[in-house]
Amino acid sequence: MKRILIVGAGGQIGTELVPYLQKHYGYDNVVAADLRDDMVAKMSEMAITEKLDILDINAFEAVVKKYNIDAIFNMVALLSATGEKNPELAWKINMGALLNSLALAKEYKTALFTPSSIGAFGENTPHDDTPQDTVMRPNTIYGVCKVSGELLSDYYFTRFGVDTRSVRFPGIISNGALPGGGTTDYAVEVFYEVLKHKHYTCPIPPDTYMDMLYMPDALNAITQLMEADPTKLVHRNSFNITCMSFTPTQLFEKIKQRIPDAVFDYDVDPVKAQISASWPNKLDDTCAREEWGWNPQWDIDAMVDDMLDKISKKL
Ligand code: AKB
Repeated sequence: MKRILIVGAGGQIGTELVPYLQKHYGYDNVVAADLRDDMVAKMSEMAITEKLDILDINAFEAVVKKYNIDAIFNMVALLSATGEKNPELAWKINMGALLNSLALAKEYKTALFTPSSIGAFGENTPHDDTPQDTVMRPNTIYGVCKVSGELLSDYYFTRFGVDTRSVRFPGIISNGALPGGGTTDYAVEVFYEVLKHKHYTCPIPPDTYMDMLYMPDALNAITQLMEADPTKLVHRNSFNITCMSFTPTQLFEKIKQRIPDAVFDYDVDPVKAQISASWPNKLDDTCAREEWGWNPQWDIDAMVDDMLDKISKKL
């Protein structure tokens, strides 16, 4: 990886991935692209930036050629809860972004990172210690896109030798840009609400387990996998990774230990409740550990301390 293009760079992961990759690969070797004018303006203060609609393959190709790109990070996604509001749009954006990325990765022989998600699993998947290779029949359009994306990435690897790599991200907890439209967003929102108002109303049922990852581990996962020895990678579709799994009740308990007067209640969103119930309780990430050395560093207590510290400073 010498010349990197991050598409969808203005999102929750992209905004932190850009400086992280700059630090590792050099400022001049990282190009940040996004569709949104406000994001492009913001990012241009800290990175080489391009305004780009990834669905416009000619414009996308021009950027790949202009910077002689050899690794594409496709971070464009319409997430699970928003996807249910407009399934056709979710398919168009999620699959359009991936198909164009695969076509250009094939043509220009670039590596390609595209995140999959715990959303690729569904009701029939074993929920505890969800295996790497198992039943994948999601009942959200987001999940359908993710499974299709995993299959396509496998296909481009075996048929054309495209260097496709991917992880199944759990909910990502971070204190930079906010997530938007996801089912796991509550685990970020709660910190802002509690610090601002000492009160949070949760849309997820209290006892629903979901896997989560703190952003520093997510950034490590991406670069570690992209740098991994290709001969060691048995799996090309996407790797299960996780570092913690908790319910809203358990997370709120941890916050309450630190902010005793914080108040939590529930106003369950039926769509989010259905989605979260269909997702795993906890992934088995043995393959990622064995094939490329995945080794997360953060646990729930360290994450809660760091989130409260960083967000209170920011507010
Ligand atoms: C979502 O909740 O949709 C995402 C995800 C787990 O992929 N954060």
